[in-house]
Amino acid sequence: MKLDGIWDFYFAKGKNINDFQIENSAYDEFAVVPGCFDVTIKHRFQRGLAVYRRMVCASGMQKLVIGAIGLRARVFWDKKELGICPVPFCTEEFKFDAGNDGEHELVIAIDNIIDNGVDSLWREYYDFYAYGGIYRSVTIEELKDVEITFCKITTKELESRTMDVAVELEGDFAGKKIAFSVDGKTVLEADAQKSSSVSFALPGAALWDTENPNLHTLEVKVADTVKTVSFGIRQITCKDGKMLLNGKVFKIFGLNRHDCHPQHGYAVPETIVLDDIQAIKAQGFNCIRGSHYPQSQIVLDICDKVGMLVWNESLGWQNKVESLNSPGFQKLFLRQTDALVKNSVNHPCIIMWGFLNETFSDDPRAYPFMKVLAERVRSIDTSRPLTYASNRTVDDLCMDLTDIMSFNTYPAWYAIPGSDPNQQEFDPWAVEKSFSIIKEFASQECFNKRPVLISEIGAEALPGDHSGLRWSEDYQADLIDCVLDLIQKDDILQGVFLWMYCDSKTYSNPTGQARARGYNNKGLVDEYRRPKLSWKVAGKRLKQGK
Ligand code: ADA
Repeated sequence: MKLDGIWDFYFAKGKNINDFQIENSAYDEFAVVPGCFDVTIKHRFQRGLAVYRRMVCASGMQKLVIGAIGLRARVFWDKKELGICPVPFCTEEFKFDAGNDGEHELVIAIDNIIDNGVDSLWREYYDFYAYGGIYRSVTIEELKDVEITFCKITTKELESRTMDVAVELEGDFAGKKIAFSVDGKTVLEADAQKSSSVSFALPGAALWDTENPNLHTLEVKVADTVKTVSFGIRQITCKDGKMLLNGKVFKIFGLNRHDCHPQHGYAVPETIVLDDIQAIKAQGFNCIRGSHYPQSQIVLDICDKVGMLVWNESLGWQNKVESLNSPGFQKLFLRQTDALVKNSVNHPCIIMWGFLNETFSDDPRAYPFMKVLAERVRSIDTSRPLTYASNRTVDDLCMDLTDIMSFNTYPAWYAIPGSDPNQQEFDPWAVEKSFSIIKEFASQECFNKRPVLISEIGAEALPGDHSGLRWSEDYQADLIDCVLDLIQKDDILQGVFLWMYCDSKTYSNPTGQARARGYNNKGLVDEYRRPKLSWKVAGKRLKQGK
């Protein structure tokens, strides 16, 4: 049962969740769940404690799932604390005895105070705004005698449509049967076990790809517990320096996308996400990178349906070596890594996992924890390649941990060696130079022919500026056109993720990066999705390349 809707609410400026005392709660407002409170007219950009409350009819053993919050939360049922949500964008589950029949009080106390400590997963210097609120749906469901805690379906062999299914059970499953059906037809029945792993073929079943995103439905049933999973039959493999989808080499023409909107923060409604993804596809792009946090089920469901490929990554941004080596940070990071992979593993749209955007991967002290992360992801899913976006280029020391080498590069925006930092008009030289440096580095034998991607590239453009100089729409459009042209012609680079789809809220801080209006203005469309020149130019270039 979804608990979304209008909840009781109050806000205490400057306070944090440790100040919260459930007895003294005085609700004097309402707030929408999912929603960010600091986009509202009353509390815009305020930081403090925000308390959400609603009544729920439930009894007996229940599972409460909180899709995502920001920045941290404490959760209470009938004034008793159930637990915490310590990581933004991380799905959390609470299993508990809800008590007798009747109405019960659910309270989620949240704060959006930025913690700049070494263990914090969201520091002030991140280049995206730390909104506060309940970003994603809250649901509650009755726990049955048997619980299906994990179910993963992967394509084992494409030709015969052979699928592998791994299931984990908890509870009273002994002596019971587990039944698997696909699209309404039973395909297999076995004795229920704590962990089971089965395979079956679906001869002739339709495959999933970007042109024909065919989906199927798996139903797993043990006694009266049923888990329904939407899946696609498709395979992602890497061979001889290329990534293949269903055995065919393909190019990535992608966009980085922040899942945000000025009026919704990170609780972007389905209608806006659908509009974004369909527009991105119509423009000729085939992939989005969910920068820089786990994507919502809304985004992933839509990408499955529309046929849009996704790079899904954990929350992080230029995390420092001190954090990577701090047990507190590691614990939180592993918690979100498990949730990221487990909660989205069945989406056919996801073609790779990523972590630690632009960390200090040129420092040997970063390596051990990056290795732990790579192993953790692979312990849950080996059916997709692994990558991280590096901005250390030739100095990177951790690329051997990846399956795909990805590089963030900003030639003709931030300076690259040999370029003129004061250059005002776009010069393609810098882009060509940057790509050749990356290709030379990636071609080293030690990397054993891994696919190579440009994971970020772009320039700021302020709508309405047509001077042709830096910050103008024309400058950005020239850069984007040049990048797409080079990628279309290049045999080595598998693809590109332009930075980025829409302008996204960050901070304008005199000591930080230049961020006019408090936005990262490198969007091909602005924050309200109004196209800049580069959006049209990219669409034309991509359609020409077909
Ligand atoms: C980095 C980072 C992005 C964004 C970008 C920029 O590469 O990964 O999040 O900050 O730079 O606009 O400078």
